[in-house]
Amino acid sequence: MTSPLVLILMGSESDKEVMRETTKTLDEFNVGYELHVASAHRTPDKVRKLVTEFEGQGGKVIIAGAGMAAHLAGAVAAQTTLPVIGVPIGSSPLGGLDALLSTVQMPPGIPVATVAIGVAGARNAGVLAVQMLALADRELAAKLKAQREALHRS
Ligand code: RP5
Repeated sequence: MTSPLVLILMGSESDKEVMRETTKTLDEFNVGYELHVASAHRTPDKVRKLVTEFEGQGGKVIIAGAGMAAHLAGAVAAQTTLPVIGVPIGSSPLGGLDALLSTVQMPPGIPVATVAIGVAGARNAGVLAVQMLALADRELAAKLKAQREALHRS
């Protein structure tokens, strides 16, 4: 069995419904992933271990979804030079604006590629991860083109 290319982390079980859109997308492209609930503030050691192991086993892209003061994606980016995609989740009374700003406003040098709040962002995180992987995978690149053409037609 080959190691998964994408690591998906989310801050809480309650984020799973939104992040299912990411797993659905990766499944459509037949891209392998592993998924864990790991919180930057509740289980920081678990986050560090998962990221370090994933990088060590040759993983390529990390997707982190979290709500409220969503520092998960930034905390992940601090541990690795792999590309990190952040999904802000609208789980707070502020509707995700707090998570959006916490995820996107990284200081210079440690980027988090931040997508839209909620389900649209979770979908786009999956597509963006596939686009990154497709840079070195012609078959995946062809699937992306076919999917884009299908979008145009619809
Ligand atoms: C964040 O706080 C999680 O990512 C979640 O979006 C939010 C609420 O978490 P729970 O209280 O539902 O566990 O850490």
